[in-house]
This record gives sequence, structure tokens and C-alpha cells, in this order.
Amino acid sequence: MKTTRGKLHGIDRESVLLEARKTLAQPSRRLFAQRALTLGGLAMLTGCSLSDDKSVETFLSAVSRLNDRAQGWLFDPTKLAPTYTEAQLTRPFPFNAYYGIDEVPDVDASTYRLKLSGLVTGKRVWTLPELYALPRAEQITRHICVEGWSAIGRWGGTPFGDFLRRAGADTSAKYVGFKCADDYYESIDMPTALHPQTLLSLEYDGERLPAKYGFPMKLRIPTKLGYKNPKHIVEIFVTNTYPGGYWVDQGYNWFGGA
Ligand SMILES: Nc1nc2c(c(=O)[nH]1)N[C@H]1C(S)=C(S)[C@@H](COP(=O)(O)O)O[C@H]1N2
Ligand SMILES: [Mo]
Repeated sequence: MKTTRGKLHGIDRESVLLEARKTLAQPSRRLFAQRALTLGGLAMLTGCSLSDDKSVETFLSAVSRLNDRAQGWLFDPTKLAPTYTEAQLTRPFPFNAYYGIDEVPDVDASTYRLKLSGLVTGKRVWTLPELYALPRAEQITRHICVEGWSAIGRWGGTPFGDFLRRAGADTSAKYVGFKCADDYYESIDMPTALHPQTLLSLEYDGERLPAKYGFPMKLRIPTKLGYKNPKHIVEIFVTNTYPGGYWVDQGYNWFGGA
């Protein structure tokens, strides 16, 4: 097959196609390979099914075209992720972490403090009542895990961009990083942090966020893959130094989404 569109993220299209075919032919546990995962996750974020060669080809040529237009769909920081109705909620919503559900951290609400650090001029320590008093928004979006599942959930909380501005964060900085109660860590680019759908989530399905989904707080980013959505956040920092992430430092793609 002739490659007509040159490179896709520095990889030529033909080898990406080959990789996708190999992936589809493999048992699902092999989906842990980084490139395959990125591809599958990307497909889910863009609503493409990769069920056969034809759909893989359609998807990849779409990605390739987008790549040609540098400002394409996937990399537009203002593009909204799809939202869903209550009838479409996935019940029960899956739990996932790098450990089992019996090891979920038990964060004490009364002693909990959210720390803000780095390029922030405002309030640096937040209690839960202060966080619960912030303006509230709610959304029903699809969470997409690179391990090959997705689920629709309803999260409530405060728009993260508003929170950052309220806290005096330098929104011209490059990154926002997160430290979690379970030693997980992540970081995102500032345009994603300021995206209108990025939510500092304190609730799941109308209730206080339960421990398994990240009590007391998670960042819900519907334009990003699951692993970019840190749970049990204890510290948020604003920085120009690339902070990496738990999975990213093990070879996953840092961008992890749209
Ligand atoms: N603190 C923390 N956040 C985390 C993880 C984790 O292990 N620890 N796992 C990530 C991954 S890979 C997924 S798919 C989602 C799962 O969130 P859920 O339990 O609400 O489904 O959390 C993400 N955030
Ligand atoms: Mo995940």
C-alpha cells in the first residue's frame, strides 16, 4: 500500500495501519502495548469502532487528515466532548486503579486539606467545606479507559478553570500537576485545565464522591483518557516544568486525548 499522507505523529501511516491490524488480531491483554492503547483510546474518543480492517482504515485516514490540518478536531482545546442523558448512564460505574478496590485510600474528610502550590498567588490551602461552597456544575460524559472499556457517568463539582482563576493561578503557565492520596500523580496542559468541561469533581451521580471513585475529589476531563483523570487529589501545582504522570512515566502517551 502506498503512503500518500506522510507521517502521523512521526510514525508513517503504513506502520500505524500494520500496528492496528496486529493489535486487532491479539487477545485483549496485549492491548497494554502503548501505541495500540493510544490508538484504541483515540478511536473511542472520536467515536470510531475498530471492529474490522475497513473501520480501522477509515479511522486512521481521518486521524491522518486531521494531522495534516494542524488545528484539526482532535487537538482543538475548545472542542466539546459529547454529553449524554441520565438514561444512558452506565450502572454500576466501573472502579479502576493501579490496585484493587480493597486498597482504596481512606481519606479523612475532617483533616483533609487541598494544597495549591507553584505559580499561584491566591489561597493555597482549601478545606472541604470551602470547596463544597464553590459554584456547582454537573455533566454526564463518557469515561474512556485505555484498557478497552468505557462508561458513562454523572459528575458534579466546580469548573476547574474558574477554580484556577479564583486561586490566582498563572494561567499562562504550561502545566497543571496533581498529587494524589494513593501516590498516583498526573499532569495536564493549561488549555485542557481551562477547557469548559474540565470539572473539579466532588460528586458522583448526585452524591458525595465515594471512596472508590476518588473521595474527596477527582479531576474529570471528558476530553482525555481515563488515566489523565486523577482521583483522591491532595495537591494541585502550576508549573512550567513538565511533571509527567504515573502511567505516562511508564510509557503511555502524555497527551492522552483530544
Ligand atoms: N489516584 C488515582 N487516580 C486514578 C487512577 C489511580 O490508580 N489512582 N487510575 C486512573 C485510571 S487508569 C482510570 S480508568 C480511572 C478510573 O476511575 P473510576 O474508578 O472512577 O472508574 O481513574 C484514573 N485515576
Ligand atoms: Mo484507565
